Amino acid sequence: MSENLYEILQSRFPKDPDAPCLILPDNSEISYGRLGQESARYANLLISLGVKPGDRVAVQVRKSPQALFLYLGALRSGAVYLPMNDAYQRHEVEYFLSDARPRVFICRPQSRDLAVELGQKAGVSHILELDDEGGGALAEMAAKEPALFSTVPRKGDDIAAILYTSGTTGRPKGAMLSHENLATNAEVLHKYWGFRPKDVLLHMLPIFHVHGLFVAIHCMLLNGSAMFFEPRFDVRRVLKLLPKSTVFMGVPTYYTRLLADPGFTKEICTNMRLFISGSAPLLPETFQEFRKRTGHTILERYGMTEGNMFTSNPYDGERRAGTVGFPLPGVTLRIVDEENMPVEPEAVGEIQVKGKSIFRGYWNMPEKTREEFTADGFFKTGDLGKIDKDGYISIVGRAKDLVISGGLNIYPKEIEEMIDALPGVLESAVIGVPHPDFGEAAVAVVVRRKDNDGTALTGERIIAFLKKRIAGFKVPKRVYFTGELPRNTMGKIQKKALREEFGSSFSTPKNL
Ligand code: MCA
Ligand code: AMP
Repeated sequence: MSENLYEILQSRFPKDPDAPCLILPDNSEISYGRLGQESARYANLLISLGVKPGDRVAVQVRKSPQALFLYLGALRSGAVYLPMNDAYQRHEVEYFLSDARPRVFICRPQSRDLAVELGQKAGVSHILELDDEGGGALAEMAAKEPALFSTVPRKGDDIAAILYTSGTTGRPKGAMLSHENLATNAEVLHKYWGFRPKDVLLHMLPIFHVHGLFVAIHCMLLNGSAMFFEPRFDVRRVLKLLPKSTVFMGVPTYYTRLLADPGFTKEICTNMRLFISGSAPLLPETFQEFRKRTGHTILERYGMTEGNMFTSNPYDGERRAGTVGFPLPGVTLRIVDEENMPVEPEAVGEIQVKGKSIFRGYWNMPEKTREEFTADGFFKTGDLGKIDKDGYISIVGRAKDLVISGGLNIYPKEIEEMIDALPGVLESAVIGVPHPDFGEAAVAVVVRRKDNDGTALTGERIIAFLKKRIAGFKVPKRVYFTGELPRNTMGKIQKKALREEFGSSFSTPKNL
């Protein structure tokens, strides 16, 4: 039997082909029947472009229904879907293409020249455009394809998607997620979060990451009900659509932004069944304030690109602030010390996980993959956590050097290397500090060379330099200069000391 994820999702589509799947900002609807037909057209198109099972289809476009058809079409064709944040620039895209060597690359029209240049270097056979409204060459070609397609059978172990996640050291790694990884997690979440036939999801997350693409969309397609499919998070649109929705998923920034708006009231949430938060820590203050304002208790869960969702607060039981709940069914989770030995109850250690949703390894990096698993098959998350006496897990820090800003990951090493290469810079450290909107924001602490008088090397210039080269969200919000960076006796930079020194760069308003 085929274990293609699309077939598993499709088996749960409603019997009525006219049942709505997507509700768009102009109030038009895309039915489940049409979703099946459109994804068939995109699958036919990919096959006609020579895509064979296992070929990568790289995609860097804005969110649109057509981008979703493309994702499902890629699954159906047996291809490996490779989504990229549309904020990524030359430096980032070049690496992903040269590493993943996709057969097809779908880009925005405004990046076509760059896509052609980088695509040719990486041996990409076809580069097609999909614009922000879902039009362009790709959509036009797909429209000419038949609306029927026999989904290519896949085994559970076959790779469905590659999502790049940067590393704390070295190059970004392509996490290979299999059809089974994605299907298992989707089934578990759908059940655990108690989805009901008439649920309506307000979908505002981007669809180039696990949260928006897999967690949110798979749950809804398994549920066979409708989602408001919005291009981006927008408080005004939330206020308008929440009264007609029952489920919302977001990163903590979405919740702090909602709370900052006086129009976000209990009345607006009357129809709501569930608010879910993840991708970054939800502050207990936000959790409490949200409950006070709306009467709803946000359900926080925890996961990672390499393994989908690992834990969740309960749907029916007590949802505890500052915790990420319990291991999901099918996930074995342990907290260990540096020798991979389980720690005492309530002691802090690294979180390690095992289960069917854990990825199949890093693309082309067998060595790295081996390093990230223990001898007994647990994946090392690099997150530090503890389990309280009632079994609730909390994340208390990260062993990995990572900043999570508005739910997006920033790897300091990538930014430090760029700053260090600038003339006049001796060295730099990028750290995460509390930020009222993004939860955490990156700031850079830079040491000038002795012979640099500082006229050319200003914080503004460093920021302007970085903005031209990397995705905007990774650019430090501020740059500080210092005489030297604090180091321990081993010569390692003490980022903790820097976080203490610069931690109040953006003070948090009291009410959040
Ligand atoms: C945008 N900017 C940011 C961020 N987003 N800066 C820091 N952190 C961010 N997250 C910067 C832009 O570069 C730009 O800078 C300025 O803010 C305005 O950009 P814009 O796109 O208009 O911002 P926005 O629309 O307000 O976006 C903020 C956002 C968005 C809504 C919080 O970042 C977002 O939707 N985040 C969710 C990401 C997500 O889906 N994460 C899940 C990953 P300038 O003006 O200087 O140019 S999956 C995951 O983590 C795991 C598996 C899990 O557990 O879910
Ligand atoms: P990513 O590499 O984008 O998949 O990000 C995964 C990381 O996000 C995890 O390793 C955690 O550090 C963090 N994360 C996800 N959910 C939560 C959460 N609820 N609380 C704290 N950190 C989280």
